Amino acid sequence: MTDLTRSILPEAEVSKLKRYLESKPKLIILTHSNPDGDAIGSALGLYSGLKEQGFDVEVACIDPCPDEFKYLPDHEKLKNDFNPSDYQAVIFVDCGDKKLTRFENAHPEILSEDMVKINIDHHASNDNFGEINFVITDVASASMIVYQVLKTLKYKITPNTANALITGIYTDTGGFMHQNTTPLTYQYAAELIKLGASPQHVAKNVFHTYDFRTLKLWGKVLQNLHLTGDGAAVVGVEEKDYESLGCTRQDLAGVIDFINAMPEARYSVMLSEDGKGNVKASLRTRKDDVDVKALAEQYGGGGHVKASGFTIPGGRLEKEVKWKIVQD
Ligand SMILES: [Mn+2]
Repeated sequence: MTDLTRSILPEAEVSKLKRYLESKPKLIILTHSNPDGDAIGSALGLYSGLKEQGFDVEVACIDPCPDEFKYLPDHEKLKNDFNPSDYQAVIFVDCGDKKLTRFENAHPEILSEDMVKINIDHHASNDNFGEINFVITDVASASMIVYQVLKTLKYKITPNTANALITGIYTDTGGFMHQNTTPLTYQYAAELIKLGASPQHVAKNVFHTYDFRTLKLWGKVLQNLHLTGDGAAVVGVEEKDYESLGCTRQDLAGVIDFINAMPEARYSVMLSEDGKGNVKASLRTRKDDVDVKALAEQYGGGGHVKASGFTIPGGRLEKEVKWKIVQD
């Protein structure tokens, strides 16, 4: 039985981080583009934890905070650009690859040798690109690692910080329902609730709030749901599908998990035009013998065994309707 009270962090990296933070560096936290709840939760949780401790720290994401996470008060601190020369270190959170922030084209300095890179992540694809790495692949969310970092450093965790971190745990585990949910997930969630996180508040905002337009969009999308001969549940969403309802692609978040609820499906795929000339694919499976990460990798993507994705650059969707003539 795993000792749930033991730190999951490698000790050598903890001492490196401690020593480095003693120099009071100017820090910027970056998370991946098109952020999900764990990206937002781990970034804002770490931000408020370090801020509380008196650090000179900022936080940025190339895409805006999705509406459903705007109940976290620090979302207003999320910058969409920054000047790398203002900082000595970049902390990457929830980035399975160093390029997922999509800031490296505008600011190649963030990956230069002069920049200290601190890498906090839980994706198996992460190659430990940082000078300091906390890559722990058997935890459900990056927010859990951030929590353990703050706890190990004995930094104060306010209810605000705790709410951000539990948001990351909630979303990356699908509300404690995905296979990545372990005793440790519940342990950390329990500790965060003790520190002032409100699970009801998170659940209400993240899982049970869909506005009128979003539900209309979901209805439209689900009407096109199609089950292939080999058991793939597939939907395709064109840009005009969400645009005509005044929605954005972000309003599709969650559709794939809804589709994946079908016991008939071996795995589920949502293809959607991103409005920038690309097609994005999200994949999910509930079957033990299906690995959607391997499937996504065939198309240059990645992710987790049960949840993955890929992008087809320069792609668009075309509906193919097949008719045949029969004579009795
Ligand atoms: Mn994550």
